[in-house]
Amino acid sequence: MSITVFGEGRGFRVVWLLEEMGLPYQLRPVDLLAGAENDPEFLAINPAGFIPAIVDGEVTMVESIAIMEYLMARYGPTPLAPTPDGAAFPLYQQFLHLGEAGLAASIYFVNGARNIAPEAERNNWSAGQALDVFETRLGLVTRQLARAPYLAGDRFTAADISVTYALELAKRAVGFPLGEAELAYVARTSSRDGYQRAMAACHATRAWAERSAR
Ligand SMILES: N[C@@H](CCC(=O)N[C@@H](CS)C(=O)NCC(=O)O)C(=O)O
Repeated sequence: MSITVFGEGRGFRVVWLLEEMGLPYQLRPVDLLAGAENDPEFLAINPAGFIPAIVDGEVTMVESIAIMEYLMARYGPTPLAPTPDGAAFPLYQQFLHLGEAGLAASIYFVNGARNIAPEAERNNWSAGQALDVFETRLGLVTRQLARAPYLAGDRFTAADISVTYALELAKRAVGFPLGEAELAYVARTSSRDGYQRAMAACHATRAWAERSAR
């Protein structure tokens, strides 16, 4: 039985991980702009209406980082998840979660305020706070990249999938000016075969990347 991934967005992380692990899956598009309420099959999977979700046999899950942890634990071991006894583990855990909780979640709301909110609400205080949170957390990424090529050290891990997605979101959605170290890092992680295969599978993400590069 193969795994079904519902929706791109942060689902790109999940697809990228599946490609890196060589696991069979299918991607089921979810068009949030058309309204999740018009997609009863998806709403039956995630009544809260956000993406991504996965179905794997009897298992249904949401939250991209939790889904990655589930897939690595159930179908690993994989070098994408350093083991708890190794030196890379603490930084791996930290950046795996910081990629969503500190970076993507914050910049997501900056994007909402800048690009979706009514004109009069675009400069609201919370959008400024979210940008500030993103920038302070990004400082930890910059510091780590001065020490090592990847966030957990010398080797690429799922923490890099988590953070690369957040950095690309910031660049594409709000034109956030990433520094030299971050740009070189994203070039490094996104040149991987797994990333390229995920991009080939994720049509909406590819179209978004092409639009924002213009
Ligand atoms: N922390 C969640 C965030 C999920 C999320 O906010 N997804 C966005 C698209 S990438 C979404 O579905 N937004 C619509 C909504 O929240 O209703 C994760 O990592 O999966």
